Amino acid sequence: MTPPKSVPVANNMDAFLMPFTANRQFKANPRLLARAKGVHYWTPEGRKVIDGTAGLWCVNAGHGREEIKAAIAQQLEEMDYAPSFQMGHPKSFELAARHAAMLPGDLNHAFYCNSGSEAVDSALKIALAYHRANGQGTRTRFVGRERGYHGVGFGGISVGGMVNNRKWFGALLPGVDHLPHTHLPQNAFSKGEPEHGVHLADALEGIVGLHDASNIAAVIVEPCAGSTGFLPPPKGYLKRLREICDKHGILLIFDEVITGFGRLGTGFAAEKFGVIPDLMTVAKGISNATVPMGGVFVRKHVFDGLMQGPENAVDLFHGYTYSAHPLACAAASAVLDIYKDEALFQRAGELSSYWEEGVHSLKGLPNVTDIRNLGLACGIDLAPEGAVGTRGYKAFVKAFDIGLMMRQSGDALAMSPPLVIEKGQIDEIIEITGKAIRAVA
Ligand code: PXG
Repeated sequence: MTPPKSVPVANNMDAFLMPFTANRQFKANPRLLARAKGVHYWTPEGRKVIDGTAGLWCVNAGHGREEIKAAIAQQLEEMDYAPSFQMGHPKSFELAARHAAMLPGDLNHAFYCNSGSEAVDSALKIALAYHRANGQGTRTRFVGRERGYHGVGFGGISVGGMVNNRKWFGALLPGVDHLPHTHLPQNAFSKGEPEHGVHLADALEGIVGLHDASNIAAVIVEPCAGSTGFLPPPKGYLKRLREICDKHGILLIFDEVITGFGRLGTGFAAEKFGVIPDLMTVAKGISNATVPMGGVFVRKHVFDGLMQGPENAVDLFHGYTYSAHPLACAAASAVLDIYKDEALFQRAGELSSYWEEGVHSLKGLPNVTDIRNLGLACGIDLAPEGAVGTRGYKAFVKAFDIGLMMRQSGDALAMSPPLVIEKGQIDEIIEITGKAIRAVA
Protein backbone atom coordinates (compact mmCIF):
# COMPACT_ATOMS: atom_id res chain seq x y z
CA MET A 1 0.00 0.00 0.00
CA THR A 2 1.29 3.47 -0.82
CA PRO A 3 1.72 5.38 2.42
CA PRO A 4 -0.41 8.49 2.72
CA LYS A 5 1.46 11.73 2.05
CA SER A 6 0.81 13.07 5.50
CA VAL A 7 -1.03 11.78 8.49
CA PRO A 8 -2.72 14.09 10.97
CA VAL A 9 -0.46 14.42 14.00
CA ALA A 10 -3.07 13.15 16.42
CA ASN A 11 -3.28 9.82 14.61
CA ASN A 12 0.41 9.39 14.20
CA MET A 13 2.11 10.19 17.48
CA ASP A 14 2.72 6.61 18.49
CA ALA A 15 5.11 5.91 15.62
CA PHE A 16 7.85 8.31 16.66
CA LEU A 17 10.21 7.01 19.35
CA MET A 18 11.10 10.37 20.80
CA PRO A 19 14.64 11.01 22.06
CA PHE A 20 15.23 11.88 25.72
CA THR A 21 11.46 12.06 26.27
CA ALA A 22 8.87 10.38 28.46
CA ASN A 23 7.04 9.16 25.34
CA ARG A 24 3.75 8.11 26.89
CA GLN A 25 3.49 11.10 29.19
CA PHE A 26 4.31 13.45 26.30
CA LYS A 27 1.90 11.88 23.85
CA ALA A 28 -0.91 12.04 26.39
CA ASN A 29 -0.37 15.78 26.64
CA PRO A 30 1.88 16.97 23.82
CA ARG A 31 3.82 20.21 23.57
CA LEU A 32 4.07 20.91 19.87
CA LEU A 33 5.93 23.63 18.05
CA ALA A 34 4.85 24.47 14.53
CA ARG A 35 6.48 27.74 13.53
CA ALA A 36 9.41 29.90 14.60
CA LYS A 37 10.71 33.38 13.90
CA GLY A 38 13.21 35.52 15.75
CA VAL A 39 13.09 34.59 19.44
CA HIS A 40 9.65 33.00 19.31
CA TYR A 41 7.95 29.71 18.58
CA TRP A 42 4.27 29.27 17.84
CA THR A 43 2.27 26.17 18.68
CA PRO A 44 0.01 24.61 16.02
CA GLU A 45 -2.90 26.47 17.66
CA GLY A 46 -1.03 29.73 17.18
CA ARG A 47 0.04 30.32 20.78
CA LYS A 48 3.27 32.35 20.99
CA VAL A 49 6.09 30.96 23.16
CA ILE A 50 9.31 32.83 23.83
CA ASP A 51 12.38 30.73 23.15
CA GLY A 52 14.43 30.87 26.35
CA THR A 53 16.83 28.20 25.13
CA ALA A 54 17.64 29.02 21.49
CA GLY A 55 16.03 25.70 20.59
CA LEU A 56 18.44 23.32 22.32
CA TRP A 57 21.22 25.88 22.84
CA CYS A 58 21.70 26.10 19.08
CA VAL A 59 19.69 28.82 17.33
CA ASN A 60 22.10 31.56 18.39
CA ALA A 61 21.21 34.02 15.62
CA GLY A 62 17.47 33.58 16.12
CA HIS A 63 14.94 31.64 14.08
CA GLY A 64 14.02 31.96 10.43
CA ARG A 65 17.03 33.95 9.23
CA GLU A 66 16.44 34.85 5.60
CA GLU A 67 20.16 35.00 4.76
CA ILE A 68 20.71 31.40 5.84
CA LYS A 69 17.60 30.25 4.04
CA ALA A 70 18.81 31.90 0.83
CA ALA A 71 22.30 30.39 1.13
CA ILE A 72 20.90 26.89 1.63
CA ALA A 73 18.45 27.29 -1.25
CA GLN A 74 21.19 28.52 -3.56
CA GLN A 75 23.48 25.65 -2.62
CA LEU A 76 20.69 23.16 -3.19
CA GLU A 77 20.17 24.63 -6.63
CA GLU A 78 23.89 24.52 -7.45
CA MET A 79 24.86 21.15 -6.02
CA ASP A 80 22.95 19.05 -3.51
CA TYR A 81 25.76 16.83 -2.38
CA ALA A 82 29.44 16.12 -2.92
CA PRO A 83 31.67 13.66 -1.08
CA SER A 84 34.67 14.74 0.96
CA PHE A 85 36.57 11.43 0.75
CA GLN A 86 39.33 11.88 -1.85
CA MET A 87 37.10 14.58 -3.41
CA GLY A 88 36.10 18.02 -2.28
CA HIS A 89 33.91 21.01 -2.91
CA PRO A 90 34.99 24.64 -2.61
CA LYS A 91 32.68 25.68 0.24
CA SER A 92 34.23 23.17 2.67
CA PHE A 93 37.71 24.65 2.23
CA GLU A 94 36.38 28.20 2.40
CA LEU A 95 34.50 27.44 5.60
CA ALA A 96 37.50 25.79 7.25
CA ALA A 97 39.65 28.80 6.37
CA ARG A 98 37.03 31.13 7.86
CA HIS A 99 36.78 29.09 11.04
CA ALA A 100 40.57 28.91 11.31
CA ALA A 101 40.76 32.69 11.00
CA MET A 102 38.27 33.30 13.82
CA LEU A 103 39.56 30.70 16.28
CA PRO A 104 41.99 31.65 19.02
CA GLY A 105 45.65 30.61 18.99
CA ASP A 106 46.72 28.09 16.40
CA LEU A 107 43.45 26.15 16.39
CA ASN A 108 43.61 26.46 12.65
CA HIS A 109 42.40 23.19 11.16
CA ALA A 110 38.84 21.90 11.00
CA PHE A 111 37.32 18.44 10.67
CA TYR A 112 33.56 18.42 9.96
CA CYS A 113 30.77 16.06 10.96
CA ASN A 114 27.04 16.30 11.63
CA SER A 115 26.47 16.68 15.36
CA GLY A 116 28.10 17.30 18.67
CA SER A 117 28.12 13.59 19.44
CA GLU A 118 30.03 12.87 16.27
CA ALA A 119 32.37 15.76 17.02
CA VAL A 120 33.21 14.29 20.42
CA ASP A 121 33.83 10.79 19.12
CA SER A 122 35.89 12.27 16.28
CA ALA A 123 37.99 14.31 18.71
CA LEU A 124 38.67 11.28 20.90
CA LYS A 125 39.73 9.29 17.83
CA ILE A 126 41.92 12.12 16.52
CA ALA A 127 43.64 12.24 19.92
CA LEU A 128 44.37 8.50 19.77
CA ALA A 129 45.56 8.66 16.17
CA TYR A 130 47.78 11.65 16.95
CA HIS A 131 49.56 9.88 19.79
CA ARG A 132 49.99 6.71 17.77
CA ALA A 133 51.38 8.63 14.78
CA ASN A 134 53.86 10.22 17.17
CA GLY A 135 55.17 7.00 18.61
CA GLN A 136 53.09 7.21 21.79
CA GLY A 137 50.54 4.53 21.04
CA THR A 138 50.31 3.57 24.72
CA ARG A 139 48.38 6.78 25.35
CA THR A 140 44.89 5.33 25.05
CA ARG A 141 43.11 6.38 28.23
CA PHE A 142 40.69 9.29 28.48
CA VAL A 143 39.70 11.49 31.36
CA GLY A 144 36.23 13.05 31.48
CA ARG A 145 34.34 14.67 34.33
CA GLU A 146 31.39 13.88 36.54
CA ARG A 147 28.24 15.66 35.33
CA GLY A 148 29.83 16.15 31.92
CA TYR A 149 27.72 15.79 28.77
CA HIS A 150 29.49 14.92 25.55
CA GLY A 151 26.64 13.63 23.45
CA VAL A 152 25.43 10.10 23.06
CA GLY A 153 28.03 8.16 21.07
CA PHE A 154 29.79 5.38 22.99
CA GLY A 155 32.85 7.60 23.32
CA GLY A 156 30.78 10.54 24.50
CA ILE A 157 28.82 8.64 27.13
CA SER A 158 32.02 6.97 28.36
CA VAL A 159 33.77 10.26 29.08
CA GLY A 160 30.47 11.87 30.06
CA GLY A 161 29.30 11.90 33.62
CA MET A 162 25.50 11.89 33.60
CA VAL A 163 24.44 8.64 35.17
CA ASN A 164 21.19 8.04 33.30
CA ASN A 165 22.95 8.44 29.96
CA ARG A 166 25.46 5.74 30.96
CA LYS A 167 23.78 3.17 33.14
CA TRP A 168 21.61 1.62 30.43
CA PHE A 169 24.41 0.96 27.99
CA GLY A 170 26.73 -1.65 29.33
CA ALA A 171 30.48 -1.55 29.72
CA LEU A 172 31.14 1.57 27.60
CA LEU A 173 34.72 2.40 26.51
CA PRO A 174 37.39 0.87 28.70
CA GLY A 175 40.10 3.04 30.21
CA VAL A 176 38.18 6.13 31.26
CA ASP A 177 38.51 8.07 34.51
CA HIS A 178 36.50 11.06 35.68
CA LEU A 179 37.48 14.27 37.40
CA PRO A 180 35.13 15.46 40.14
CA HIS A 181 32.40 17.87 39.04
CA THR A 182 32.69 21.51 40.04
CA HIS A 183 29.27 22.15 41.57
CA LEU A 184 30.23 23.13 45.11
CA PRO A 185 27.61 24.22 47.66
CA GLN A 186 29.84 27.09 48.88
CA ASN A 187 29.53 28.62 45.39
CA ALA A 188 25.73 28.86 45.55
CA PHE A 189 24.33 32.01 43.92
CA SER A 190 27.68 32.92 42.35
CA LYS A 191 27.55 35.56 39.66
CA GLY A 192 29.82 34.52 36.81
CA GLU A 193 32.80 32.28 37.53
CA PRO A 194 32.58 30.91 41.08
CA GLU A 195 35.38 31.59 43.59
CA HIS A 196 35.91 28.11 44.95
CA GLY A 197 37.11 24.96 43.27
CA VAL A 198 40.35 25.55 41.36
CA HIS A 199 41.83 22.68 43.40
CA LEU A 200 39.38 20.26 41.79
CA ALA A 201 41.60 20.31 38.68
CA ASP A 202 44.39 18.77 40.74
CA ALA A 203 42.49 15.48 40.74
CA LEU A 204 44.09 15.04 37.31
CA GLU A 205 47.46 14.64 39.04
CA GLY A 206 45.94 11.80 41.05
CA ILE A 207 44.74 10.07 37.89
CA VAL A 208 48.18 10.51 36.32
CA GLY A 209 49.70 9.05 39.49
CA LEU A 210 47.45 6.02 39.18
CA HIS A 211 47.91 5.22 35.48
CA ASP A 212 51.05 7.12 34.48
CA ALA A 213 50.88 9.89 31.91
CA SER A 214 52.33 7.60 29.25
CA ASN A 215 48.94 5.83 29.17
CA ILE A 216 46.70 8.90 29.02
CA ALA A 217 45.66 10.35 25.65
CA ALA A 218 43.39 13.24 26.51
CA VAL A 219 41.23 15.08 29.02
CA ILE A 220 37.84 16.29 27.81
CA VAL A 221 35.70 18.86 29.59
CA GLU A 222 33.01 21.35 28.74
CA PRO A 223 34.39 24.78 29.70
CA CYS A 224 30.94 25.38 31.24
CA ALA A 225 29.01 22.19 31.84
CA GLY A 226 25.71 22.70 29.99
CA SER A 227 23.25 19.84 30.14
CA THR A 228 23.70 19.19 33.83
CA GLY A 229 22.18 22.60 34.61
CA PHE A 230 24.89 25.04 33.50
CA LEU A 231 28.00 25.14 35.67
CA PRO A 232 30.57 27.86 34.91
CA PRO A 233 34.12 26.79 35.84
CA PRO A 234 35.66 27.92 39.12
CA LYS A 235 38.15 30.78 38.73
CA GLY A 236 41.50 29.46 37.48
CA TYR A 237 40.24 25.91 37.00
CA LEU A 238 40.67 25.63 33.24
CA LYS A 239 44.14 27.23 33.37
CA ARG A 240 45.15 24.68 36.00
CA LEU A 241 43.89 21.81 33.85
CA ARG A 242 45.88 23.22 30.92
CA GLU A 243 49.05 23.36 33.03
CA ILE A 244 48.71 19.80 34.25
CA CYS A 245 48.02 18.52 30.72
CA ASP A 246 51.08 20.37 29.41
CA LYS A 247 53.26 18.98 32.14
CA HIS A 248 52.31 15.43 31.20
CA GLY A 249 51.92 15.60 27.41
CA ILE A 250 48.16 14.99 27.69
CA LEU A 251 45.92 16.57 25.06
CA LEU A 252 43.22 18.91 26.36
CA ILE A 253 39.88 18.84 24.56
CA PHE A 254 37.29 21.55 25.18
CA ASP A 255 33.78 20.49 24.25
CA GLU A 256 32.38 23.82 23.09
CA VAL A 257 29.19 22.46 21.54
CA ILE A 258 27.26 24.85 23.79
CA THR A 259 29.84 27.52 24.60
CA GLY A 260 31.06 27.92 21.01
CA PHE A 261 29.75 30.61 18.67
CA GLY A 262 29.03 33.37 21.08
CA ARG A 263 27.18 31.95 24.07
CA LEU A 264 29.61 33.46 26.58
CA GLY A 265 30.02 36.80 24.82
CA THR A 266 33.16 35.71 22.98
CA GLY A 267 33.48 33.50 19.93
CA PHE A 268 34.54 30.58 22.10
CA ALA A 269 35.04 29.83 25.77
CA ALA A 270 38.73 29.33 25.00
CA GLU A 271 38.93 33.09 24.40
CA LYS A 272 36.80 33.96 27.38
CA PHE A 273 39.05 32.00 29.75
CA GLY A 274 42.35 32.58 27.93
CA VAL A 275 43.00 28.84 27.68
CA ILE A 276 43.66 27.22 24.32
CA PRO A 277 42.79 23.52 24.14
CA ASP A 278 44.56 21.17 21.73
CA LEU A 279 41.24 20.14 20.23
CA MET A 280 37.83 21.80 20.36
CA THR A 281 34.48 20.24 19.52
CA VAL A 282 31.61 22.35 18.20
CA ALA A 283 28.11 21.91 16.73
CA LYS A 284 24.78 23.70 17.31
CA GLY A 285 25.56 27.41 16.72
CA ILE A 286 27.97 26.50 13.92
CA SER A 287 25.01 26.35 11.52
CA ASN A 288 22.40 28.04 13.70
CA ALA A 289 20.81 24.56 13.72
CA THR A 290 19.44 24.94 10.21
CA VAL A 291 21.39 22.03 8.72
CA PRO A 292 22.95 19.58 11.17
CA MET A 293 26.67 20.17 11.51
CA GLY A 294 29.48 19.55 13.97
CA GLY A 295 33.20 20.06 13.88
CA VAL A 296 36.53 19.42 15.56
CA PHE A 297 39.05 22.23 15.49
CA VAL A 298 42.62 21.16 16.09
CA ARG A 299 45.83 23.00 16.78
CA LYS A 300 48.71 23.04 14.35
CA HIS A 301 50.79 20.49 16.23
CA VAL A 302 47.90 18.01 16.23
CA PHE A 303 47.27 18.49 12.52
CA ASP A 304 50.98 18.30 11.70
CA GLY A 305 51.27 15.22 13.87
CA LEU A 306 48.76 13.45 11.63
CA MET A 307 50.56 14.45 8.42
CA GLN A 308 53.71 12.44 8.90
CA GLY A 309 52.92 9.36 6.82
CA PRO A 310 53.62 8.98 3.10
CA GLU A 311 51.93 11.65 1.01
CA ASN A 312 49.83 9.10 -0.83
CA ALA A 313 48.52 7.48 2.37
CA VAL A 314 45.23 8.38 4.07
CA ASP A 315 46.07 10.55 7.09
CA LEU A 316 42.99 9.91 9.20
CA PHE A 317 40.91 6.77 8.84
CA HIS A 318 37.79 8.50 10.01
CA GLY A 319 35.01 10.54 8.42
CA TYR A 320 31.31 10.61 7.56
CA THR A 321 29.38 10.48 4.29
CA TYR A 322 28.09 13.90 5.26
CA SER A 323 31.36 15.41 6.52
CA ALA A 324 31.31 18.99 5.19
CA HIS A 325 27.93 18.48 3.52
CA PRO A 326 27.50 21.31 1.01
CA LEU A 327 24.20 22.47 2.53
CA ALA A 328 25.74 22.56 6.01
CA CYS A 329 28.76 24.47 4.71
CA ALA A 330 26.53 26.98 2.93
CA ALA A 331 24.47 27.46 6.10
CA ALA A 332 27.53 27.74 8.34
CA SER A 333 29.09 30.32 6.09
CA ALA A 334 25.91 32.43 6.02
CA VAL A 335 25.72 32.17 9.82
CA LEU A 336 29.27 33.49 10.15
CA ASP A 337 28.26 36.53 8.09
CA ILE A 338 25.37 37.20 10.46
CA TYR A 339 27.52 36.75 13.56
CA LYS A 340 30.02 39.22 12.13
CA ASP A 341 27.64 41.77 10.58
CA GLU A 342 25.48 41.97 13.69
CA ALA A 343 28.42 41.57 16.13
CA LEU A 344 26.32 38.98 17.95
CA PHE A 345 29.11 37.60 20.15
CA GLN A 346 29.82 41.11 21.39
CA ARG A 347 26.09 41.70 21.82
CA ALA A 348 25.86 38.62 24.04
CA GLY A 349 28.72 39.98 26.11
CA GLU A 350 27.05 43.37 26.44
CA LEU A 351 23.72 41.85 27.46
CA SER A 352 25.27 39.44 29.94
CA SER A 353 25.18 41.78 32.95
CA TYR A 354 21.51 42.59 32.30
CA TRP A 355 20.85 38.87 32.04
CA GLU A 356 22.81 38.23 35.24
CA GLU A 357 20.79 40.81 37.14
CA GLY A 358 17.56 39.33 35.80
CA VAL A 359 18.27 35.72 36.66
CA HIS A 360 19.63 36.54 40.10
CA SER A 361 16.47 38.51 40.85
CA LEU A 362 14.83 35.08 41.17
CA LYS A 363 16.85 34.41 44.34
CA GLY A 364 14.52 34.12 47.29
CA LEU A 365 11.67 32.51 45.35
CA PRO A 366 10.35 29.30 46.92
CA ASN A 367 12.65 26.27 46.58
CA VAL A 368 15.37 28.10 44.65
CA THR A 369 18.62 26.69 46.06
CA ASP A 370 21.15 28.02 43.56
CA ILE A 371 21.40 30.33 40.55
CA ARG A 372 24.40 30.41 38.20
CA ASN A 373 25.11 32.47 35.11
CA LEU A 374 27.72 33.37 32.54
CA GLY A 375 27.36 35.06 29.18
CA LEU A 376 23.79 34.52 28.00
CA ALA A 377 23.13 31.34 29.94
CA CYS A 378 21.98 30.36 33.39
CA GLY A 379 21.16 27.44 35.62
CA ILE A 380 18.60 27.49 38.43
CA ASP A 381 18.37 24.67 40.98
CA LEU A 382 15.08 23.86 42.66
CA ALA A 383 14.77 21.80 45.81
CA PRO A 384 13.38 18.37 44.87
CA GLU A 385 9.78 17.49 45.62
CA GLY A 386 9.74 13.72 46.14
CA ALA A 387 11.39 11.92 43.24
CA VAL A 388 14.25 13.80 41.58
CA GLY A 389 13.05 15.86 38.64
CA THR A 390 9.40 16.07 39.69
CA ARG A 391 9.46 19.74 40.63
CA GLY A 392 11.79 20.61 37.76
CA TYR A 393 9.47 18.98 35.24
CA LYS A 394 6.42 20.71 36.67
CA ALA A 395 8.16 24.08 36.42
CA PHE A 396 9.17 23.38 32.83
CA VAL A 397 5.60 22.41 31.84
CA LYS A 398 4.13 25.40 33.67
CA ALA A 399 6.56 27.76 31.92
CA PHE A 400 5.60 26.35 28.54
CA ASP A 401 1.91 26.71 29.35
CA ILE A 402 2.38 30.38 30.15
CA GLY A 403 4.59 31.16 27.20
CA LEU A 404 8.25 30.25 27.78
CA MET A 405 10.42 27.39 26.57
CA MET A 406 13.16 26.51 29.05
CA ARG A 407 15.23 23.34 29.62
CA GLN A 408 15.04 21.06 32.59
CA SER A 409 17.52 18.44 33.78
CA GLY A 410 16.37 16.82 36.99
CA ASP A 411 15.48 19.74 39.24
CA ALA A 412 17.81 22.14 37.47
CA LEU A 413 16.35 24.60 34.99
CA ALA A 414 18.57 26.06 32.29
CA MET A 415 18.17 28.91 29.84
CA SER A 416 20.23 30.24 26.96
CA PRO A 417 18.21 32.60 24.75
CA PRO A 418 19.14 33.47 21.16
CA LEU A 419 21.87 36.12 21.12
CA VAL A 420 19.48 38.49 19.31
CA ILE A 421 17.27 38.72 22.38
CA GLU A 422 16.19 42.23 23.48
CA LYS A 423 16.22 43.51 27.05
CA GLY A 424 12.42 43.62 27.19
CA GLN A 425 12.32 39.99 26.11
CA ILE A 426 14.80 39.09 28.85
CA ASP A 427 12.41 40.75 31.30
CA GLU A 428 9.61 38.62 29.91
CA ILE A 429 11.66 35.42 30.30
CA ILE A 430 12.50 36.27 33.90
CA GLU A 431 8.90 37.16 34.72
CA ILE A 432 7.52 33.90 33.33
CA THR A 433 10.29 31.89 35.01
CA GLY A 434 9.37 33.49 38.33
CA LYS A 435 5.68 32.68 37.82
CA ALA A 436 6.50 29.07 36.94
CA ILE A 437 8.71 28.65 40.02
CA ARG A 438 6.02 30.12 42.28
CA ALA A 439 3.40 27.90 40.70
CA VAL A 440 5.29 24.73 41.68
CA ALA A 441 5.98 25.77 45.29
N1 PXG B 1 28.63 18.08 23.76
C1 PXG B 1 27.97 18.99 24.47
C2 PXG B 1 28.71 19.86 25.44
C3 PXG B 1 26.60 19.13 24.31
O1 PXG B 1 25.93 20.03 25.04
C4 PXG B 1 26.68 17.38 22.65
C5 PXG B 1 28.03 17.29 22.87
C6 PXG B 1 26.04 16.48 21.66
O2 PXG B 1 25.56 17.17 20.57
P1 PXG B 1 24.46 16.51 19.62
O3 PXG B 1 24.42 17.46 18.47
O4 PXG B 1 24.97 15.17 19.23
O5 PXG B 1 23.19 16.43 20.39
C7 PXG B 1 25.93 18.31 23.37
C8 PXG B 1 24.45 18.39 23.16
C9 PXG B 1 20.12 20.15 27.09
C10 PXG B 1 20.62 19.51 25.83
O6 PXG B 1 18.97 20.25 27.28
C11 PXG B 1 21.93 19.64 25.49
C12 PXG B 1 22.41 19.01 24.35
C13 PXG B 1 21.56 18.30 23.55
C14 PXG B 1 20.23 18.19 23.89
C15 PXG B 1 19.75 18.79 25.04
O7 PXG B 1 20.93 20.58 27.91
N2 PXG B 1 23.75 19.14 24.10
